[in-house]
Amino acid sequence: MWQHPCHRLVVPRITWTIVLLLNGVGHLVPSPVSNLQADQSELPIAATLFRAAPPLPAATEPVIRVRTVGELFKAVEHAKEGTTILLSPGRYVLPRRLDIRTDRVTLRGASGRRQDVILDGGPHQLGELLAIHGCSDVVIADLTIENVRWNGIKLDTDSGVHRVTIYNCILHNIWQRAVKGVRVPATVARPEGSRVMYCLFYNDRPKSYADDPADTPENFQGNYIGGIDIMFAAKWTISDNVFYNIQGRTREGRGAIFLWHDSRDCVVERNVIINCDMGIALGNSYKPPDVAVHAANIIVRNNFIVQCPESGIVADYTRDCVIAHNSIFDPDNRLGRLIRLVHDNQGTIVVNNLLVGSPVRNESTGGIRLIKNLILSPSPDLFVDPKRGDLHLRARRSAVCDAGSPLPLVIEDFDRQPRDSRPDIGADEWIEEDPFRKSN
Ligand SMILES: [Ca+2]
Ligand SMILES: [Ca+2]
Repeated sequence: MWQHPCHRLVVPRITWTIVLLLNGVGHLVPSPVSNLQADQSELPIAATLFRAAPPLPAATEPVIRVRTVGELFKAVEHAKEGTTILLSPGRYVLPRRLDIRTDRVTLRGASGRRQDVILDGGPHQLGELLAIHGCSDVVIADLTIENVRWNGIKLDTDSGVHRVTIYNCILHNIWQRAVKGVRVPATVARPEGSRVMYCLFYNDRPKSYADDPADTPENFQGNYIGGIDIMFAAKWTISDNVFYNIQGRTREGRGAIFLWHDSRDCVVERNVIINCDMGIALGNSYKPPDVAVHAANIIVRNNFIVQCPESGIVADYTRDCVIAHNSIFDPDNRLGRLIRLVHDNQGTIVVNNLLVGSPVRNESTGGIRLIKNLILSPSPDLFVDPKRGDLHLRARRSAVCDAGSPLPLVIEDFDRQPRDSRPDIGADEWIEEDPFRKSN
């Protein structure tokens, strides 16, 4: 069979620019070549997968600088619209939930290094640490939230919460949901236009009963845990995040990214998900009668997913979603669920995905299209460092490279390098002398 010669695209150094369409912080910035931040060096994740977030522009007045927990609560309570609250480096032990209720408030670590500012819910056993209530255009950036029994950042979306940006944060040891958006009644506008970008979500170990008294042998058996869980999400972007070890007690937890209850028009891209129980969940087998579909017109593209035993990607009551160009490594998946399709998924397309392990598990009742998904056996020369999440291609493979179907919806790869006219299957478009492949 005729093989198209490899497109030899030599890119001396990545100099792409991206437009951050963030409210109040939109700007053009060069995206730096990947680097490893000091706080992440202990995690067994390939260094190339940590991308430095393009720094936010300098804060504009009004600015309030805080150094203590008391100053923090006071500043948030009295902030006028548009205020930026800058937290000095340090550990802030919060005695109760911190509620933001004012439009356009930004809560941000002053140094720009997210590991420098830690909001700690552990000593006071907080159920929730930070809440956003009845307001919009809030930005949470450059800080760490850790040790929370239930929700790290709770969006009270039933009170009307829109266009929130969670940017360059660490969410660590959060035992139900790192970011939670609740059920929204029909009388309230669905939460629209929020973004979660360049964040690191990780836990030190699987959940135990001691972490969360509400999760018991009688209900969830210690598995009520996930990363981002949003109901009724509209036009959300979840991109460039790393999720590691979001695990239930018996490894049967929820999605690292979980969109459901009539979520629509969202993009989930360039995330790295390693050793979580479930990777990306569009929907769930529980569907209340008033919800027509769980997910509609959602794009899941260019993600790296490694060893998520409950499912790498699942579509369960979706409509017109696109699951494209994801790379999934999970040769020993106990359920054969690298991609799993369940119930009605009318109009959903699964295309150009690269799976190492079991083939697509299609339990769907019809209306779904599977195109050019490639299933391979594990091979040491396929990926750069799969156990540590790096699913960049190690070498040019003819079964992978130039073997996909061109998709107008996918014009870049995991590295934001351009797809050529013959796209490679999976998340990484092969480029000779790729700077993202070199450092491993
Ligand atoms: Ca190609
Ligand atoms: Ca690439």
